[in-house]
Amino acid sequence: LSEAHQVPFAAQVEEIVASTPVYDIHTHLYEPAFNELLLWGIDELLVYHYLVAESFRQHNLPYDKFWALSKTQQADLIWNSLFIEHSPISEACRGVLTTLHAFGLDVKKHDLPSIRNWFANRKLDTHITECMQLAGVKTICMTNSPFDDLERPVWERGFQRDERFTAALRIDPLILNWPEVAPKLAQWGYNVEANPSSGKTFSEIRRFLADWSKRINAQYVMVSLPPDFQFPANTMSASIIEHAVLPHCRDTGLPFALMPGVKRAVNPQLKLAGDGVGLTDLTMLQNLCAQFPENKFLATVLARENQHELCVLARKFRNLHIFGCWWFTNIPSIIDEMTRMRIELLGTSFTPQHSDARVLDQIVYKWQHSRRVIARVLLEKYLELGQDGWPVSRAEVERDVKDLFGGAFERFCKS
Ligand code: REL
Ligand code: ZN
Repeated sequence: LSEAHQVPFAAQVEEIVASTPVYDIHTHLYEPAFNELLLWGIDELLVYHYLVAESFRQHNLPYDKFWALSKTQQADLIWNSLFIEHSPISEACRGVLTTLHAFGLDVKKHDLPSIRNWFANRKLDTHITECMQLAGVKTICMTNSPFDDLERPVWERGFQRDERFTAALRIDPLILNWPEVAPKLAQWGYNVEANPSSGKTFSEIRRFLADWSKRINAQYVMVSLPPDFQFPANTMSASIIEHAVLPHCRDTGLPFALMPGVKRAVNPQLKLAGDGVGLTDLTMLQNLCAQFPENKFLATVLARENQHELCVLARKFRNLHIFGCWWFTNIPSIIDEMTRMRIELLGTSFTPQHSDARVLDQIVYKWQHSRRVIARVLLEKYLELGQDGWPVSRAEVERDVKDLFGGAFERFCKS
């Protein structure tokens, strides 16, 4: 491509990446029927657990004093310690400002009360529409847990589904904490034993998974795992996966999504903000993909050091689809590195990002920031192709970006 062609082409790629609607395949958002479970607004943005963790590095309030504060007081403290007393240059801080700025709020006034006032006058439904528009998100996949006492009754009562939202069946306790889950399942009418002596318990777990997948219209079944998780193994976790989860997923065609690498509660005083990261031995994922070719696996891994190995696994197994820059890897420098590496090893057969938003408004910054990085990496790759005599057309860029923003994921789920 000549110099003269580069500018318009660059602008085209940026425009396509900025405007292609995305399927946000993993979030912690809820559709409006779940009422207060759907978090939104300035105070929720400020008390996001990413910012809670960062704020403890800048203020010296003891943990118990912090947790005793009201939400507004916590938000005030975080605003002062992270935005006013220091520059808000961390990714999570910057995200709040990107979001407010996109709403047209004048952030340079540093005026938290007037920002609160603006949110107080918002109607939830228009706010959802506007956040999705600004983020370019067409569909939001929730994380839905039958083990959540606030969420379960809403599903059991039933409600009119909002078609902007899809559901995913989250089963961490079932896989990781059978002793606590067994009595619950028994109470809910499933004939399970704490120490299974026959196949009956596993078939009852399958019945439970089938009931819930149907009830919520699950798009996949998901678990997050500690870094030392092994498969195969002589553990109840591995047995539940092998004898209940995988057969259920084969029956229904649902992918099983694994998110390894999280060390829960490395600092319990930080509550939700206290989880850490560890290097995973991905042999377990390799074993799953190789031993169960009839199953489909989705995976994202928390440790930066695992990303290359994960890409190589995806090259080896077509029943593995990798996605997202999860949590501590969702920062521009690592998104850049991971997206580059994935494109170089996998072309467009992966899903570069999900938002993991816990607060509705966050989809605005998570997608704006990621789109900028994805556009930069893609453009560089297209320009290199041009130099090799393979110019890429606008239609081809649109096709590729559609794949990256949910198309490849949906094809994988249907396959
Ligand atoms: O789905 C998960 O397990 C994680 O994404 C969450 O546990 C985590 O708290 C989330 O907010 C990270 O982005
Ligand atoms: Zn998550």
